[in-house]
Amino acid sequence: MISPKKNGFTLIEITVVMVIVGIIISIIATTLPFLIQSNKTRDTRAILKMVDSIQGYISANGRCPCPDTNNDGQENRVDNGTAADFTDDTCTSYVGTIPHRTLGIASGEDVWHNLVKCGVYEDLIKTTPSNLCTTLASIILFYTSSPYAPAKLHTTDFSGNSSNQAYVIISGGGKNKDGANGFFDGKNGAVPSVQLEVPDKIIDAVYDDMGRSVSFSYLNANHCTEGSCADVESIRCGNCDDGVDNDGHLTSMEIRPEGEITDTIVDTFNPGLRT
Ligand SMILES: [Ca+2]
Ligand SMILES: [Ca+2]
Ligand SMILES: [Ca+2]
Ligand SMILES: [Ca+2]
Repeated sequence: MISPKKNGFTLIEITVVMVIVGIIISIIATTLPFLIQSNKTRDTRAILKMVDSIQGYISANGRCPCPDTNNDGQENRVDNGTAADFTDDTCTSYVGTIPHRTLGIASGEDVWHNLVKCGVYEDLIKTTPSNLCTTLASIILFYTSSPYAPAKLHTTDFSGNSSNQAYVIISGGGKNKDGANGFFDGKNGAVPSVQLEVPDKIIDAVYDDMGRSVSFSYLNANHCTEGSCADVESIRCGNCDDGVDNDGHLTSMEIRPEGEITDTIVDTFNPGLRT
């Protein structure tokens, strides 16, 4: 005897399928926003590296550009004397937005279409290719024995320690986490303060900005030839560096055991904590 052919699904089968579909939808709903946010974080990180074309500008001109303060993408530099003489120049503000046209970058926006903020150390907008390295070396040596200068560009880390920086680039991130001053959070939102909240500010409930800070020693190590008499060890020793770390202090790219210098570029990213 042939058993009757089974038609359709049983109630149990339908229930199991619905539960599985529900689980899949739940997983997608949970992970998709995170993946989107992670991609935007990654893209903004790439943008912050791109605007490091400031390095290229410094190589070509021997000085930092001024920040843009009127959103036309051009630096806002004030000539207080002779046009060809940069030593008498000032910036309208030492913290503004990235002067992307001056730098030759197509856009100064992050992935959320907000302008990236930029700050520069005022002495470095006055230099020339011939005195950039000696100026950098002098600044580095000055801060080995002096506290940071609060009137000039500086960053304050998570522990509250401040140090002056050559230049800083900051994206406000995807959210206005602290509920004030638009996308920029904490001290990054205060204008025209020269105090910013990188490096190593932790992304938390009231802060999701991302930034890069570039130290004087990083610029010196990348723009000044060892043995040129303008690198840090030469200045420090009062003679031309022979390229050998013969005083226990500074050679280019060396780890500095004294801890006297905020070295290299610091990224403040912690995608795992981003919501
Ligand atoms: Ca401008
Ligand atoms: Ca001038
Ligand atoms: Ca933010
Ligand atoms: Ca904010």
